[in-house]
Order: sequence, then structure tokens, then C-alpha cells
Amino acid sequence: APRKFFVGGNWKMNGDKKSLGELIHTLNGAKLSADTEVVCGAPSIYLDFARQKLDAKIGVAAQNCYKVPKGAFTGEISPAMIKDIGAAWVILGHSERRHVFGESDEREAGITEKVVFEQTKAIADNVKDWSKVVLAYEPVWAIGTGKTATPQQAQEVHEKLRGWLKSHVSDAVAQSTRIIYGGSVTGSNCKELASQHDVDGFLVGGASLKPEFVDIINAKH
Ligand code: G2H
Repeated sequence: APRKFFVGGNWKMNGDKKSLGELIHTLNGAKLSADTEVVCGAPSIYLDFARQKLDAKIGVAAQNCYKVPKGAFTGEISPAMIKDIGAAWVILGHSERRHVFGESDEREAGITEKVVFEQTKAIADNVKDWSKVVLAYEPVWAIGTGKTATPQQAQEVHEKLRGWLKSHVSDAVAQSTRIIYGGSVTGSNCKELASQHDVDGFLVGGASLKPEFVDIINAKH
């Protein structure tokens, strides 16, 4: 089966009940392509609110979680808690959660492949069911900077990542896993990026808080 286009909104630490309520109202009322899987990443305190207000066809993601079901981990939330409020996704390992590579320009540093393969190996070592995983490639220099990777730059890395999955996991997993691009995606650059063979969708920060998120969801259509 072809990979279903996947568009995630990453609200990061933005919004309040009023503005997120308005955004949700816009999304619920918009004409969204049925060929795109849509998921919104809400701050933990608004997860339940987002899940209750968003149409059921739009998924909800937490922006991080700790790995155990419960315990003495002040300030953390668990996968079980996320599921309990009806959200089915979590963003893990976003670069804003990482401390090591956050401030260097990996492409210019010429170590894109090394970084991306190492990060993917750490994930792959812990994945049992790949049908539950969407991989997001976000060049650190493109995150919230207004600098977007060119479609060719994105395609190049996505293709290499798919190749890595093929040699280290399996051909079936390489063919079926969605690899999405993140980093200053907007309503105006999404179509060309979406046309690339190995770009299966987007993780969108800034633009996911605006009505143009609808255009990004519909980028393929
Ligand atoms: C990259 C992205 C979403 P933005 O972090 O995860 O954010 O679209 O604002 O660059």
C-alpha cells in the first residue's frame, strides 16, 4: 500500500485555551484531504482539551513523554497517561529536547548522514512495531529559522534514511514507514517539498498555529 501522507502540527509551547480553541475551530471546519493523516501536538496541559475539541479524524500527540507507566518522576507524563486521555501519538526526540546537536549547522558541517543514522539507530534499536512509527527529519539549521531545506536537500536525506531502514531493518519497513520533513514548512513551500518521492509529509511548527496549516495538510491535492 502507498504510504499515507502524514502532517503533524507541533504547537510547541504556544497558545492558550482561547487561541488554541480558535485554531481547533478552524481545523474542524476546514476541508481536509482524506488522503492525509493529521495529528496535532499539544502542550501537555492542553492535551485533554485538544483531544476533546478536535474532530475525531484529527489525531492528537503529546510533545514528549517518559518511558515508564508511572512513578516518582516529577513533571513528567507517561505513555499510559497520553493514551488515557485519548491521544494516540507522541513526538519523541525533537531537537529542542536534545542538548547535543542543537546549535550546530549539520549540513554545513558535512555530518548530516552520521547524525541522522546514529539518531535513527537509537530509535530502531527500541522499535518493535514500525507501523506505529513516523520518522521526522528536521535539519537543525531549518528549525524555526525561516530557512527551509530545498526539496532536493530534503529528498536526498529522506532517501538515505529509507536506504538505512532497508539495510538495517527490512525492505518492507523501509517501504512502509512515513519519513516526514520538518523545518520552516509553510503554505508556500509545502507543495514542492511534498512532490519529492521520499517526502511523506511534514512536521510543522510555526505554521501549524495558523490557518495556512490547512494548505499544508492539503499540499498533495
Ligand atoms: C521544526 C518545526 C516543527 P518550525 O522544529 O517541529 O518547527 O516549522 O517552526 O521550523
